[in-house]
Amino acid sequence: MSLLGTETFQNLIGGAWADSEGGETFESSSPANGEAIGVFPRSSAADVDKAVEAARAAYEEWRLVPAPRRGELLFRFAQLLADEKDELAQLMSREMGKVLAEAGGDVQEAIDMSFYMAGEGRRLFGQTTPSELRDKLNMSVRMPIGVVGVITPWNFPIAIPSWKIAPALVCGNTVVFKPATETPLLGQRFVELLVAAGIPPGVVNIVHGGGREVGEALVRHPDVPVITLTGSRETGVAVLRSAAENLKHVHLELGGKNAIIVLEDADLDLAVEGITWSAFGTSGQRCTAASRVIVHEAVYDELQRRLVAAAESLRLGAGWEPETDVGPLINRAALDKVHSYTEIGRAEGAQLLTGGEIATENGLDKGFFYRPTIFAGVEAGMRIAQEEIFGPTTALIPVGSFDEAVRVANGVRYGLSSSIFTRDVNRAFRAMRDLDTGITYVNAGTTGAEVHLPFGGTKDTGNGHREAGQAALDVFTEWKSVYVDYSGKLQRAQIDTVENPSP
Ligand code: UN1
Repeated sequence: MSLLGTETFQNLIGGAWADSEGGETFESSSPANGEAIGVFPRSSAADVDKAVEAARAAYEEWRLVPAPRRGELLFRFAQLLADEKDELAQLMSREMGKVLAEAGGDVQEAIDMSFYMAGEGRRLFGQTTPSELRDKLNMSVRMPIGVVGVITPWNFPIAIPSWKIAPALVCGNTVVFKPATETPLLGQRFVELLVAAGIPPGVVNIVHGGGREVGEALVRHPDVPVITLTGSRETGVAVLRSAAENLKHVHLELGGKNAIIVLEDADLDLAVEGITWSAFGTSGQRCTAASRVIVHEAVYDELQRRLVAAAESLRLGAGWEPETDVGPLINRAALDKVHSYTEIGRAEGAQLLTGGEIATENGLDKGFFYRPTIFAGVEAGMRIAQEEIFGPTTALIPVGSFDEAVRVANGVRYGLSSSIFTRDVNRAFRAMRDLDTGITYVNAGTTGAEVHLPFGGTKDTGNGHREAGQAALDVFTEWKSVYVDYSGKLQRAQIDTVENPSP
């Protein structure tokens, strides 16, 4: 494919493409077979300083561009993404590894988000309210904040940048974007399409490089008042600490340990499909992946049997090959980590039903492939049932009742997604109320969020913010309350209010 090779790419700063100050570079390669994808600047704090300066300068004009005009630019961007969808999906299957159908879904999510946020250009609603005083009008309006530092992961390399950059822009902020070092070319393509859509110079800047150099510099920069990060819990805590000095707005979207509950009255065929898709889709590399399956003991043996058959029927291979069901993990470190959890599960006494090994046949040894892995007889407190593995490993936990299922589901530090398979409407509604997660699915897996609803989690999954939907606007704007007094005299709130005192 003409997409790939050893082409050298540059940062975009203030509308100009530039090498990093230090001239250092790093390579991107395919997790499926190691083929070269491109060479990118390994930037440092000096590059971040320049990008922030450019973004700050651009902000003064961009914040004054009428929001509907900012939205129109996002409409054009969404259309360009749609035009490039197939090519981007092909590229994603190579640089990130996911299979083509999922890669197309990733791009579609960005198209949807960009159209949705484009529409916000004509909304960005605040409130108008009565005043307690005569001849006075009150309202609240959303104000842009300034330069937003955007730090994104590799697992949704087009979708997640759109979740952050589209709302940041329509709200009137400017952006310095650091994409994951595993997927720099997709980050680059994203920004190239924004440029093609007509984004003014400096409004979006991209700085490639590692978290320790570029990410940390962005998080510490005094002129970047907003940081939005999707990443691990550990990174989130470090970012929050570093940003504390400047009292930044920090939006964190962190880990998950999502559970699917299967009750004794569930449609088991449907449950097996939902579990297989949520546990092994994207090779389990989703923060919404189903890494626990909490099963009523009445259907435990049957579900176990069907799940193993489903997992063993999945074909591993390069994401761009049409017959592939499960692509590679992102890199060697991920493969080692996922495999170490197989050892941990074994040592904890869980029963390995299938998988549990690195796949090497038919050229798979050129990439980072791991077999879909299912543990049974897992106890709720085991590490494989508590810690985020971020791979194609799921743990079956038997329970005796609905109440126990909910207790086990909630018994982890994370709270992103959850699901229940049941035909009992009462228990479905109780689950919606009692599962302590930001997202709950009924009779579906734990993945599949749509862009117009809030996305995010409770407990250690984040710090109380949400992306997507209207909720995202709260990350990228400050509320301003405006009071307009047209009485022509001084009216004191709380004091000059009583015209008709009640008896
Ligand atoms: C993530 O894994 O970080 O609901 C995002 C889903 C996708 C987004 C996942 N739409 O699984």
